[in-house]
Amino acid sequence: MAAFALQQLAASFVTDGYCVMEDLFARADIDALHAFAMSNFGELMAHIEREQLELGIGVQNGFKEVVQRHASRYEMTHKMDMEEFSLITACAPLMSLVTAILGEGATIVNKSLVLSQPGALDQAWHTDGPHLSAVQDLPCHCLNVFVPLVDVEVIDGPTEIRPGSQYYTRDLAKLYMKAFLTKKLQPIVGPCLKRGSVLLFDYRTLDRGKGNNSQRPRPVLVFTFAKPWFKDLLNFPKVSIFDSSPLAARGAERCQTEGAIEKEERVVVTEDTRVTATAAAAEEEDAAAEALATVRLVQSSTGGPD
Ligand SMILES: O=C(O)CCC(=O)C(=O)O
Repeated sequence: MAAFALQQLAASFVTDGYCVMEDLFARADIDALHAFAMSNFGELMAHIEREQLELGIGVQNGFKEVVQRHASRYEMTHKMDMEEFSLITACAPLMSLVTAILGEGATIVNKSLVLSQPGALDQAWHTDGPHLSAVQDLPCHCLNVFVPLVDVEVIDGPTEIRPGSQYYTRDLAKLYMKAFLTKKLQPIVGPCLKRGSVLLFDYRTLDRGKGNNSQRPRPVLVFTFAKPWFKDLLNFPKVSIFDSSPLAARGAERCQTEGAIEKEERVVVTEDTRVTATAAAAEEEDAAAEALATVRLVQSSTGGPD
């Protein structure tokens, strides 16, 4: 990829909090990863069924290898370290863009498969992590690379982004409302990516997966990159389904972490956000308010109320 095109993509990422790289991977390669990832998911589910393990909703009811984030929405780490997936990090233009955004030495802090099954509902708007400063806008420290494993149409429920919202989530109620009132809010985008294309977005950008109204799963590989000093809180339990007694171990882990806030439960709705959300809703029908009222503050180990 030409240096100029790369710089343009990096610049649009800084402005909009996201960008798309089209046709980065051969479709046949993505199809192979699709088959592999779905087979890994099937294998895991078969094991859970065979061992009569319960996979409930939320981190506390999940396992190291898979968590059901919401009904029919899974995130799986199982076998994501397999050689097959190194295709993603071997992609020079992608890695150049990640470096252009995060700087030299960026590391991978998570690799997973997000799987939205038919019938999955719209996710709540959320950020994937907090700002590192409450008073100033710092450069991006962590970003997601989403690699859809199927061609995504509207009916499959693409990932939606509120462009530029990484600048509002530092002080959401105030900055989002200000942008709304000064008509600076950019319309929501939901890129329908063909397989082979990827979506990159800043951890602090408001995003959500739309509901899956199709008859087929929507699997997406997620690679999370961060500046070398950043440690993301694991959003997976320590208990493995391959432990000798996973349910007992899960009970013990729950006792140890009692009081910890779950990723799914980190929805902070203050009276202020409720009021501003209602005001925004009255004026704008695209659920601007929903973004305020449902923001999950997913905290990282670098700070925050966890
Ligand atoms: O399903 C998607 O496209 C988005 C998933 C997501 O944002 C999440 O699980 O935090």
